[in-house]
Amino acid sequence: MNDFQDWARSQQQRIEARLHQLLPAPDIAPQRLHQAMRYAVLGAGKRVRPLLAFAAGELARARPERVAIAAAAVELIHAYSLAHDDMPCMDDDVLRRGKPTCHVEYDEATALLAGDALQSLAFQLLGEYRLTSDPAVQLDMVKLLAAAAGSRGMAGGQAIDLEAVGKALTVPELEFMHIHKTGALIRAAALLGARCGDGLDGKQLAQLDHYAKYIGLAFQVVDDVLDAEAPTATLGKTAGKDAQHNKPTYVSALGIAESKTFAEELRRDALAALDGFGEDALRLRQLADFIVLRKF
Ligand code: GRG
Repeated sequence: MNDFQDWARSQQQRIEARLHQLLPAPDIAPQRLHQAMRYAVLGAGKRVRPLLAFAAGELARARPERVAIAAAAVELIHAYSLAHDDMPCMDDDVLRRGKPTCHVEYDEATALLAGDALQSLAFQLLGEYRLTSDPAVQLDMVKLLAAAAGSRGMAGGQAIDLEAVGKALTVPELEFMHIHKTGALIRAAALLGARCGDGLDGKQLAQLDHYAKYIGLAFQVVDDVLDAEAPTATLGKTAGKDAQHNKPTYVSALGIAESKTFAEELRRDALAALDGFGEDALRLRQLADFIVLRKF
């Protein structure tokens, strides 16, 4: 695990430095918007999606500087989703990554625009930088991220989530919601990282996609358990909000103990999806463990 922690720390530093360079400078007009964009992205966050992109990139023998752009694009979409999700019209939260949410630190209009501009910047990066030697693959990568972020991916999952407040969802209904809301971007992170290289054939990419589907779901199950169990100080975001807002979660559907068992099953399924990859998939295996065993 220590070896994993060292690897994760170095990838987190790599993505932090790259995001720092890629985001518009805070003293360039419109300064307040650029400052809000940087506020929403820099300085904290587990960077799980970039870690996945780097781990998948290692498996596909991709050049890390190319993976860093794909990873940055995914993280920008993620940061936009958090800034918008925290706004009063959605989850209405005041704490994110241990600091005031973007609209609290700035204002609602600025947070809305910052999220919009982060999403645009993500796609600008995919258009601006060479990520693979085959332009057709690069176009596929743009389409992949767009689909993952859009109405049949993350944004659609968020719409289902908002409609579900106050309702009791079945486990399959929860799964449908989370495969979209959280899972789509996690899958995109892994696939984009891999597609920066040319080391995987179609069957292997499908295996990676299965792995990412399982850990995406596991990520959400663990998120629900942590929301119910972990303190706000550890999470860096308001704990206990799901129950407080009467949101259907794995904890409300299954209880805490069964949710933990389910997360463990998903971890095993994710690891099984990597069968045949050998040592090259070490980081992906370690990430599955990290996602399920994490405490924040
Ligand atoms: C607003 C279009 C739109 C979508 C929002 C992702 C999302 C959809 C909302 C976030 C709400 C939430 C708490 C979802 C649960 C899982 C999740 C995405 C948690 C936050 O991701 P982490 O734990 O956050 O990777 P850090 O801060 O570590 O990056």
